[in-house]
Amino acid sequence: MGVVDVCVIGLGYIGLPTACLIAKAGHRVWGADKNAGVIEGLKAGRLHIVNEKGLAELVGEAVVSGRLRFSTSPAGADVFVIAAPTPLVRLERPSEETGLAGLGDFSYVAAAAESIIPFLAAGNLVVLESTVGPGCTQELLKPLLERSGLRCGVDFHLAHAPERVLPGNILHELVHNDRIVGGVDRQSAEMARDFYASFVEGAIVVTDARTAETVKLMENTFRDVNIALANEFALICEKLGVDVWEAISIANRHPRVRILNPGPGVGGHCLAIDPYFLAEKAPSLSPLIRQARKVNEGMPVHTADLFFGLTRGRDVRKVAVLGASYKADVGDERESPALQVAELLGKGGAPVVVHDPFVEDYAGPLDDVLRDADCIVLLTDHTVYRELVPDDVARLVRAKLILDTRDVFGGEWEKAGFVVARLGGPQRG
Ligand code: SAJ
Repeated sequence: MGVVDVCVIGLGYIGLPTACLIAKAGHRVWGADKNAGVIEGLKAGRLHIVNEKGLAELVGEAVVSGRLRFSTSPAGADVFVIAAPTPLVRLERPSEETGLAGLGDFSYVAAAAESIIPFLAAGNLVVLESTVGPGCTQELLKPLLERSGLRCGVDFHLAHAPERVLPGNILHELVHNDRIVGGVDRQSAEMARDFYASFVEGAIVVTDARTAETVKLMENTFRDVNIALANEFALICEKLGVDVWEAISIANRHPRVRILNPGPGVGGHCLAIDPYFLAEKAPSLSPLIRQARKVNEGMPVHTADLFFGLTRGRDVRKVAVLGASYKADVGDERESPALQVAELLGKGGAPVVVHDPFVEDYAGPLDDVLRDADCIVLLTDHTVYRELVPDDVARLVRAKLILDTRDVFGGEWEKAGFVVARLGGPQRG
C-alpha cells in the first residue's frame, strides 16, 4: 500500500499509539479526539497517557515529521480508524433475565461513526478497533455509516481489527503481535490487511468481522476465567492453611500446567468488561464465564475481610495502602480493584492513606505514607514496592504488620520482624 491519508478517531490508550505508528510508517495521519483538553495537551506536547514506554518520544517524532496532526474533529481521509471506548454500563442489580451485572455501551463508537459521516467518500476503508460484541460491526456500525448515503461493500469498505495489546507494552505489541482483520466482506478484509501490513510486523490473519469480534472476546475471557481459577485456589488454600503462591509455583512445574496469579481482583478496561460482551449474546450458555466474573468481582470484598480479620483487636491509627492502579507499573485506575479495596477499608472505619507513584492523586512521597503506619496493605505490585528494603520500612512504621495480596513481601520481611499475612495463605492475626 502506498502512502494514504488516515483519520484516527479517539486518541486514548490505543488510538494515540496507533496514530503514531501509522505516521511512522509514512502515512499522513489526522488524529481526532472530541476531548478538547486532550487535543490542547497534545498540541502543547503534553501527553494524557503516562508510563507507556516510548510513547512520548514517538508522539514527538511523528509531530515533528509533519505526518501527525491533532484536532477535535475528524477530516477527510482514505482510511478511518475508530478507537473509541466501549465501557460496561453496570446495572444496579444483576438482570433477572440474564443474570448479568452489566451491558456493553456502544454509544462512543456510534458517536465516532456519526462524526465521520460528513467526510466519508467513495473508496474509503473504515476500521473499527474498539472491542465490541459479536455482530456489532455488521449490525450496528454498518447501518450507521450507510446513513451517509454510501453503500458498504460497494462505495466504502468496513472491517473490524480488534486491538489486543498489553497496557505497559503497547508500542511493542502493536507492531509485533499478530493482527486479526475481519472484513464485512472479502474486499474490506483485503483492504484492511494491506493497510495493517504497512505498519505491523506480526502476521495479519484475515477473517470475517463477526469472527474477529468473537476472537478478541474469547482471548480476554480465557484470561479472566483462568485468573478466577487462581483466585478460587487462593480461597481454598486459605481454608486449608496452605500458601497458594508456593502451591502454584510448584504446580506450574508440570509441563502442561500454567496457573495464573490470584490477587485482590481483576481490573482494567478489558478483562473486567469483555466477558460480559460475550455472555450478553448467550447468557444461558455462559455459566462458567459469569461465575468467573463473580469470583473475580468478589475478591475486593474478600481482601477487605482479610484486612479486618488481621487487624481485629489492634490499635490501628493509620493504614498504608500501596497501589491504586489496576496492575503493576501502569497509571490506569479504571475498574481498579485496589481502589475498591481502599474504599471498602475506609467504609469499614480504617484510617486509610493511599500511595501510588503512577496516579497523580496518590503520588506523594512513599515514606510519608509508610511513616507511623500500623498496617501496610499491598494491592498493586509496582516495582518500587518490590524494591522496598525491610529494615528501612521497619524504621518508618509504627507496627510491623503487612497484608500482601500480590506475593511481594517474601521471607526477608519476616526475618526483619514483620508479620506478613498473604491473600491465599495461612491467615495470621
Ligand atoms: N491479573 C491477575 N492475575 C494474573 C494476571 C492478571 O490478577 O495472573 C489481573 C491484573 O492485576 C489486572 C487484570 O488482571 O487487574 C488485567 O491485567 P492483564 O495484565 O491480565 O491484562 P490487561 O487488561 O492489561 O490487558 C488485556 C490483555 N489480554 C490478554 O492478555 C488476553 C491484552 O492483550 C489486551 O489487548 C487487553 O486486555 C485489551 O485491551 O483487551
